[in-house]
Amino acid sequence: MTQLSTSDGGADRAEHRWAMVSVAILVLLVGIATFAALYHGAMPQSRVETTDPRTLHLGGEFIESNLGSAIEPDGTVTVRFIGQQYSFTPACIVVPTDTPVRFRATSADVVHGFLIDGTNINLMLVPGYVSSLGARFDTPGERLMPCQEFCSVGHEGMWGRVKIVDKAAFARMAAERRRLSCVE
Ligand SMILES: [Cu+2]
Repeated sequence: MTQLSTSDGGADRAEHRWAMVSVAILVLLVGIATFAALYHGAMPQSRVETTDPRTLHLGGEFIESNLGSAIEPDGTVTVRFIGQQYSFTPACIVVPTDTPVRFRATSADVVHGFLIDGTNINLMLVPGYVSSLGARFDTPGERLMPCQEFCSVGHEGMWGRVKIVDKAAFARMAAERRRLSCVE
């Protein structure tokens, strides 16, 4: 049996330094997570909502006629959409400025991602589960909405758009239709 020799302390010291670096990285990551949780209020969803991906199109919250943006009785806006290989429905989401917006989404097949370019809005869409996130938009404009989870061969073609419109313009559009989107 061979015994490892540590007569030359160099290896020991290098090992020790590397261990310290690893611990420092861990401490930094825990610090960042703690800061995000306490200061930015970044928390996991407080409850789990499930849905059946096989029957999404047949009824319930995510039936096609219920997708898009809707004004709630309290004046907030709920946006419902689904991700599937390889598109979002609706593929263009319209939201108002200066209004609390809640996104509610799920996947019809595999895991997809929902991200709005230039914001910190980022959700995973997992089949069987409802992902929900609150947001608020200050300035009108148009943003890209790529799928950011690799979801198989057509992944890079999976893009949507988000149109942020003035609150009053949104209210006018919503007076005409029950569910809004900017799909032409
Ligand atoms: Cu995808």
